[in-house]
Amino acid sequence: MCAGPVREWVDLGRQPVSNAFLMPEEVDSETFFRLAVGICADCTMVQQLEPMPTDNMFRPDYPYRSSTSAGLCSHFEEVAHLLRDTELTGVDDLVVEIGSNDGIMLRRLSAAGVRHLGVDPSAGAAAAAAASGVRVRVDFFDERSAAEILATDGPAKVIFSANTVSHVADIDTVFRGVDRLLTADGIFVFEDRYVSDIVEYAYFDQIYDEHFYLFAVRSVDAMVARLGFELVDVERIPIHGGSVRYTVARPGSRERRPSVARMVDEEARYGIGEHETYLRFGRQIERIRTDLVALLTDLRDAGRRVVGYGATSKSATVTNYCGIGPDLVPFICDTTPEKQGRLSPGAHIPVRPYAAFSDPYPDYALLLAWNHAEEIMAKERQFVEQGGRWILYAPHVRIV
Ligand code: DWN
Ligand code: SAH
Repeated sequence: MCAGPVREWVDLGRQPVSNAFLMPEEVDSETFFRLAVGICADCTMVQQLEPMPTDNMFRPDYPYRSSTSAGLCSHFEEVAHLLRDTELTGVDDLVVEIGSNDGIMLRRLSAAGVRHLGVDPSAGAAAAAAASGVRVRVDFFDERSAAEILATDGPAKVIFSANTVSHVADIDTVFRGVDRLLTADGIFVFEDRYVSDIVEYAYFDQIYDEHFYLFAVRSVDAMVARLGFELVDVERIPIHGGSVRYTVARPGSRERRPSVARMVDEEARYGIGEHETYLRFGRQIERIRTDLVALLTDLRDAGRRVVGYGATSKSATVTNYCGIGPDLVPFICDTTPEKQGRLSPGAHIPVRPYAAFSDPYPDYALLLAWNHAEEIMAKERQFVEQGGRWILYAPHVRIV
């Protein structure tokens, strides 16, 4: 990132491509890599040490669909309103979204008649976006595609991205693209998981192939300055267990809000640049692994039925780091048709349709989509009323 020395923080072992759900005949040709992250002593950026090549991850059949969560739908509706009311006020203003997926955010702006373009290499997700009226370019956003978009659509007043910028190891190409495409007074707004929350709550499953960088405000501030931009505002948002919305502009074009210095100070007090903070996390996740495997083993031996709830990307890290297979969790239910009927990466736990959850209800559900806990627990009251219990594992293993 900044050419500073990177020191290894945590090694989560041999891991698969987290969204490569397999047909049974594909298990022998699965791709694995060593999932280890380190922290830069100079700029505090947390990053992977051995990247998984991008083409293995974001293939045309990438199965994640953002709109499978009602909570995310309302979050991105709010984002669309915010951008339209505060920035996209001119009739011809263009907004470009990097990683638009199934159009969860842009469909609101499209419906409001705002000039827009989504950019996403996932052809399946892009087709879903197009079906809801969103214009998408099936492509990676980088300097090349940005230059082509500039030629056809003109400059963008707003570039937005959620949970994607951190996924691009060669992040300089994204910022060079932004530099080409953004108007002189435009803003680049991106949201991503917050490393402080990951460390604080031992959300170790937020570390997987796609999350190449784990951002802190201090590390993003240093990164954007190096790439010729200025971080002008930051805001904590509760998405995915704790995220930050970063607003970046051309240097001097916008006032720098006090929020940036405030969060950088908070991070220093928290010890975000210190190695000891991260070592604590390592000890905590070893404890989670021991406790979770012990609990699942005891439940199995006592004849209790346990199912996984939500075939998340995160669950690849949990199951493969802990060594949890179909012997402990016979299947995972998930509402995403693209994942159903397949095996989970690495651990090879069958993914079954949502209807399998209540047919009949299990005794325990391992909540792998814990970031949607409020929404899911509200939806699954009947499961609890008839005696079912949830198993959560971060920051510590517990039954609720
Ligand atoms: O950063 C990323 C985020 C935005 O999405 C990507 N790198 C990949 C992906 O991460 P994830 O797979 O961990 O995301 P979610 O949103 O936690 O995935 C939830 C999963 O659970 C989906 O497969 C849908 C499923 N689900 C369900 O079966 N029933 C979700 C809800 C809310 C439900 O009620
Ligand atoms: N923004 C959505 C989707 C996040 S998942 C949300 O927050 O829910 C990450 C998305 O980024 C995937 O749809 C993936 O195909 C896309 N992606 C990955 N690398 C990209 C790149 N270089 N340019 C544009 N999109 C990319």
